[in-house]
Amino acid sequence: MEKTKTNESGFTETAQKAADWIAERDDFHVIGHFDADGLTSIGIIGQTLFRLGKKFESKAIKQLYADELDGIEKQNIIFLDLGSGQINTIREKLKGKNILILDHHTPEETGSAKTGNSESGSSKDESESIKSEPESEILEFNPHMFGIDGGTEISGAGMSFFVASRFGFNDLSALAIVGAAGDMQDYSHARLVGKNREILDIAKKEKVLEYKNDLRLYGRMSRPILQMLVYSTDPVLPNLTADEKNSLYFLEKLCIPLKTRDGEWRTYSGLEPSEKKALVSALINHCIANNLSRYKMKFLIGEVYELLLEEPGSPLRDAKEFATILNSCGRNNKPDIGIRLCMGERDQAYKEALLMWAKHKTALRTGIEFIQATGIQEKKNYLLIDGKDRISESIIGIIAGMLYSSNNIPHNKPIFALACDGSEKLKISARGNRDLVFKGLDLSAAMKTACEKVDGEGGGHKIAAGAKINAAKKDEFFKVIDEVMKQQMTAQGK
Ligand SMILES: [Mn+2]
Repeated sequence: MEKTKTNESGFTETAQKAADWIAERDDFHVIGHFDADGLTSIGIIGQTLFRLGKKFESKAIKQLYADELDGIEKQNIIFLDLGSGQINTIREKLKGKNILILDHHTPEETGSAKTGNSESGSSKDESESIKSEPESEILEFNPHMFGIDGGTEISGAGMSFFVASRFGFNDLSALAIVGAAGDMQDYSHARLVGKNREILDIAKKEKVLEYKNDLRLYGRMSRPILQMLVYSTDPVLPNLTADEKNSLYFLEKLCIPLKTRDGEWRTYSGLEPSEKKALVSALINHCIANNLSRYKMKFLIGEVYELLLEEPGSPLRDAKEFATILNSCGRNNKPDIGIRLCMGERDQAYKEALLMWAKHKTALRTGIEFIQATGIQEKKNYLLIDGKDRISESIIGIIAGMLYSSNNIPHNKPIFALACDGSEKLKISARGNRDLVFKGLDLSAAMKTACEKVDGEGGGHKIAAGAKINAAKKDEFFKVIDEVMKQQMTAQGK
């Protein structure tokens, strides 16, 4: 798809308008998304308001339902990392209020004028009058309006940052990178691109962040090396991920002590330069020998982002680990802890956040152990793992992905994973691989077809999809899946 030409001056002008909007007002209600990008957005705008001496309260929510907008008393409302997709609801529910939306999601099609520019959404330099509709008073700052891709080039935190930057608060750029990492915007190129790159340069100049090429495995800052290998998912390391015995053997061969003299587990960031080098080249050789695709190799070595103002060895020093900690706050229904972390608090909030992160990691580990103990069922046209009520539905998909890519599992069929959280609902996650998709696998279509039969909800992507059905309909569901898989896989012949 050809994208519209980037309108840089329009972008900066609207950022300035958003900054002016804030400067002219006081007493705000800030609502943001509860994931890492939303929480860092709240941190960036919250710190901006705080430094400007403005009053505000903030809240992070999972989804912007209409009733979320009931009972908001404040006159000035700022939506962060959400809002663009719900602009009609906002317009309707918050008549007479002053609204600022800083979001990067695809804007909702509205019948009425957008951001003072009614001409088919294309951005024009001279889009002067923001408040073209007197009753709605919505100022929306969204990259899509300027021909910038909100999926890969800038996150909600990035949009928030460009507003904060108008006040000169360029140190907040580090949080914007955490937000981008949280939304996996570094995923498709194994590095940040577009507007995110601009933020990186500002962060570097401000000396709040450093970026370099290095081992990109998750946990490089704070996970024991052994765990870093065993739990690696981007990429999944053949014969090492989810295989503790083999990972241990791999490290022993390298003669890298796993513990310090004091008996503490060593992390990658704590290794000597020579040890780092040895580990990295051994990993590269191992992956080549095990036929890891060149595409996945990109994720082994690539750009990493280090927050220089965080303590050495702290997980907050690595943008990805920081983002995961924030996500585990949201997932445990404690987004407020994440907000406090993003506002700069490092005492109590940090301790609590670490606890929630630890909970998440333990859940992953026990989940994998449970499946290893109970086994993977090989059906004719798919693989099946059953987490029963022992693996939470929020992580069953991650676990399926980790196990699936380990080499002991046949890769000629997709994997389905079940989780049942006590209720009569069954959550199903499915994962495939590129080769299968190339041959015709479409898990999203399969989930939809099967869900239609059993009155469930499902969808996703060709390579990964999810569904929720009534547990009693499990057999019926998989009867359909079996048929659809067979059809999709045999369609390859043509
Ligand atoms: Mn986002």
